[in-house]
Amino acid sequence: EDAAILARFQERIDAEERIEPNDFMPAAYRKTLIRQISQHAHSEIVGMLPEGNWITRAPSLRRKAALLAKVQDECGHGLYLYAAAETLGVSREELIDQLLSGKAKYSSIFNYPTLSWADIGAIGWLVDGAAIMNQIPLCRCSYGPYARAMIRVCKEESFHQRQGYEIMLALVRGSEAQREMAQDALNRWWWPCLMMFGPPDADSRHSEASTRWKIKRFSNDELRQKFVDATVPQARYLGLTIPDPDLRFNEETGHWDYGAIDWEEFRQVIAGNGPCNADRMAARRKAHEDGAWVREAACAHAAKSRVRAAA
Ligand code: FAQ
Repeated sequence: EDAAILARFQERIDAEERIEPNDFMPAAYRKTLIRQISQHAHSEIVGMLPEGNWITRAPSLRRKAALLAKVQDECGHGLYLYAAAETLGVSREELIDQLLSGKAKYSSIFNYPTLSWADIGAIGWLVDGAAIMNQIPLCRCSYGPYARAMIRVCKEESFHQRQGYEIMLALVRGSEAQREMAQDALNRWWWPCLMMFGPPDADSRHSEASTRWKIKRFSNDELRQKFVDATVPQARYLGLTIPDPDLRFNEETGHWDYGAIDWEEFRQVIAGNGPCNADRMAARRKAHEDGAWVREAACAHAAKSRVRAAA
């Protein structure tokens, strides 16, 4: 790639111009976007599983309708994001193969189990809360199709976050057993949610380039801090305790200081050794195999239609 062309590309980025599918882009920019957008898509699709687990056990018709809608939204986000990745010249089949072969990552958070109904509240409140914190800046990402996809996705995520918080609110206002269930869910989801933002800045190998290209507008640690600052008052309002004895407000910085994250746990989950990695992958592989006849039928139909149109 010619130095002058690369410099011109960076000038466009610096001028906040959007990069569109047919524009010149460096190979490494394309590669990192395919990586990030497809990981994001896989996360949405695998992310349907933990909550899908509770659809048949939702405590009321109203809760069930909201949960069904949320899980369907996640599917929509996944398909939307696969379409955005396809604009970069990769096929959906390749992307799905990468997920099913274990080559592509998906968010660590979806490898934890949903043990009680309160987990559905905690996921909406915390997991969607963390997702929004990360995704709002992506609405200004330099790559047009990804940035535009994020606008709608963020609107839906904010509904998800509210429905989750409202579940938590109902539980803490309920019986003692319900309040304990809510606290237990917070205890289990808190630390994995902080890991969603990725490794500490010093270990984040893609951050330098992604920041220069304005794919990332804030660093992993900056977004993690914003999430902690936003969530502490919400936990207080619920009357729940964040499971971190080192959590305290720092008068000097104006931020909440938090305790050490167990990065070894994060590494293990990403390496495939989290509590539900094997289950999640088995569920996705089975869904893919069970859907083979639909793909074959669609291809056969398309082939027949082509023959008919030509005749
Ligand atoms: N899990 O150099 P960095 C949702 C990997 S929200 C697994 O810092 P980068 C909504 C990373 O890929 C969740 N892997 O990387 C929902 C890289 O590995 P690689 C999805 C992780 O890209 C809610 C390596 O570590 N959201 O689905 C994680 O600059 C409720 C080094 O890391 C997105 O994907 C992790 N937590 O920054 C659905 C948002 N963190 O690829 C259902 C878009 C890092 O070299 C229910 N993505 N890694 O093999 C991003 O913003 C970025 O990709 C980051 C990571 C911030 C996640």
